[in-house]
Amino acid sequence: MPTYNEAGNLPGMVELLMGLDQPGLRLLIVDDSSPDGTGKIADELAEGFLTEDGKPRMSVLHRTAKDGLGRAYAAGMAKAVEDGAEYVLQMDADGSHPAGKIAEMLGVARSTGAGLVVGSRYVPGGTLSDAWGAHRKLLSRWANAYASTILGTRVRDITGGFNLWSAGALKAIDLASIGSAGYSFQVEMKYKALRRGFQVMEVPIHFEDRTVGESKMNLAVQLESIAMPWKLRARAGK
Ligand SMILES: Nc1nc2c(ncn2[C@@H]2O[C@H](COP(=O)(O)OP(=O)(O)OP(=O)(O)O)[C@@H](O)[C@H]2O)c(=O)[nH]1
Ligand SMILES: [Mg+2]
Repeated sequence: MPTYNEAGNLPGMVELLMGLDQPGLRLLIVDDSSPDGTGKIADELAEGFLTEDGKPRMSVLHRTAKDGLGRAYAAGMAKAVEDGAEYVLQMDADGSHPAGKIAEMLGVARSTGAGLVVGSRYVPGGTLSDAWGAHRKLLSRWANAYASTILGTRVRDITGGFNLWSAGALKAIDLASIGSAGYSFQVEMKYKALRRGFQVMEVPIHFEDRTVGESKMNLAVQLESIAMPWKLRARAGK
């Protein structure tokens, strides 16, 4: 879970995740030295969640500067795989992604052998927050269609950020080779999983709008998202 200035969201998120009936669940926070002290709050929270034999259930990867959500995710995933995780779930800290769907996503990954299970806003049953106006909904739809059309993929929510990965898929993708600093990470990862032949499944989710804290979306990350599908396609020799 990447965090940048999520002090208002983190304690509730941690309590929710650590309270899930999911044996073996570990939480890794990747904080980029948030000025609001999120990293410190994470360290304090981590002290309170231990296994029965006293090992940490939650840990924090501190990075020195705001380096983009894509790079934070890549670093966190690499660490989780290195630490022996069998599956890695990526999830934002702002309450947008439904923790209640994790068990279902894991069940689908296990029963199908899929390398990736997408928590999807755009399969039947998937829904978007009513707090999103028509303009924002349209923009999100359009961004999805833009990336999938250029890349020729059938993933319905290719821009989505709530995804469960098998360790095998993450190893095959080679996280060190990921070029995206920001949100285009979501598209780049899914495209690479497909190119390497992994099965991708989608489970419908309800996507909530953030209620606390600020979005980190800016023009630079939007421009990267516009350019990335073309770069990926060119590199794949299409
Ligand atoms: N470590 C780290 N985390 C980040 C960075 N940028 C964003 N995040 C985290 O990534 C998650 C998604 O970022 P958001 O700002 O919610 O992006 P978004 O979901 O596209 O935007 P909203 O719809 O406004 O919520 C949140 O948990 C952020 O705290 C970053 O540069 N470094
Ligand atoms: Mg968000």
